[in-house]
Amino acid sequence: MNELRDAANIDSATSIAAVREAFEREFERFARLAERGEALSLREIEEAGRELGELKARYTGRKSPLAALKKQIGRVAAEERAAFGQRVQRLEAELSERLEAAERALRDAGARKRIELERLDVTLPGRRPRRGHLHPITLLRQRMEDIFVAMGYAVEDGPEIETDFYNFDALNIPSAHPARSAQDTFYTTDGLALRTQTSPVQIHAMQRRRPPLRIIAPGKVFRRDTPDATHNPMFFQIEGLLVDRHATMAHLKGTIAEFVRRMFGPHTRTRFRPSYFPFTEPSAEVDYSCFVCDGRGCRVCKGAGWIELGGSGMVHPNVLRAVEIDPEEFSGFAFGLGIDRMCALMYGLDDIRLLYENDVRFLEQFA
Ligand code: FA5
Repeated sequence: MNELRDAANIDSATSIAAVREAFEREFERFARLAERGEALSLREIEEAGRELGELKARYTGRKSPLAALKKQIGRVAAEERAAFGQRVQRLEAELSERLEAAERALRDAGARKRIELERLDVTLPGRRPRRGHLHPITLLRQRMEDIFVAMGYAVEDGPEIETDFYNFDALNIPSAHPARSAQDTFYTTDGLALRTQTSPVQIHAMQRRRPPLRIIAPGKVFRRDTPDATHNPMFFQIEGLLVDRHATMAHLKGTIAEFVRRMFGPHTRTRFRPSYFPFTEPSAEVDYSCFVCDGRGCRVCKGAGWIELGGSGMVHPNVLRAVEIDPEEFSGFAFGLGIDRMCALMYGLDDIRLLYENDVRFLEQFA
């Protein structure tokens, strides 16, 4: 009987040693990994943590050799039981202590690694967002608007698609007029056309505001012109209109002269050449002395000393009648200037098509 008990005890003792040995063998790898913590990648640390969890379950879980040893305690001879129980407890304490230490080391290494990876250097300069800027035509349009607003003009807007009435009839352009031809104008559907000039805004403004009035109307216009260095099928104009009692050609000349002085400098002179527009009578083309050579002749003004500004004239009585303003009581003047060609001259561009090519290398120069 005693022999049998001894055998059982020897067996139990061997199993404790065997479990410890097997654990040590497997655990050694984790002890080393836990020591090297910092040198591992976050993925390696996480992987080691997972495998350590498996090892823990295998050696200390419900179906582990440790659990088997605990069950065995009851079966050991009574006089040996206490000693055996203590040894099993010591093994358990040893295993969990070692496992916990390795777990803690890996957890700490993981946390440090994560902090390191997510570290933010707040002293680094930020990434500046790219700032946009205005197109050269917009810059010029705003300068022109500022000058006229300072002279008491309001800025008006009008539609880019117009009816025949606003684009032609009310502007005294009869149905047989060549400006109405499909060769010159983009029609959308019958009776509607892309406006060929900003002059239709004169009609809208007179209907909306009634005289006395002073307005300018900048905007896009469209013509069936073949693109070349000085023509585009879409370009910008700025329209001006004043209607009042006793408005005269002298007011028109004074207004334009003041505008070019403010725009190009106090020495700039103007020149009016007789011309024809259906909606003004008399009509005049306006030139101003070249802002580069002051009239002597240079490359910019092509040797002429003068640069074309646009068309102008006294509002035709038929136009006033079309919006039910009595031409006996009121008179007015109007002008229409092209912005694109002026922009090209001022910025030294030899081709106005550059303005619409949207080449960032070109546009960036106006930032
Ligand atoms: C007119 O358009 C008249 N509405 C101007 C006017 C208004 C006269 C009020 C009287 C009273 P004109 O067709 O000349 O006029 O054009 C005016 C300006 O537009 C020209 O001086 C020129 O600078 C510009 N222009 C004309 N065609 C083009 C084009 N294809 N590309 C770029 N600019 C153009």
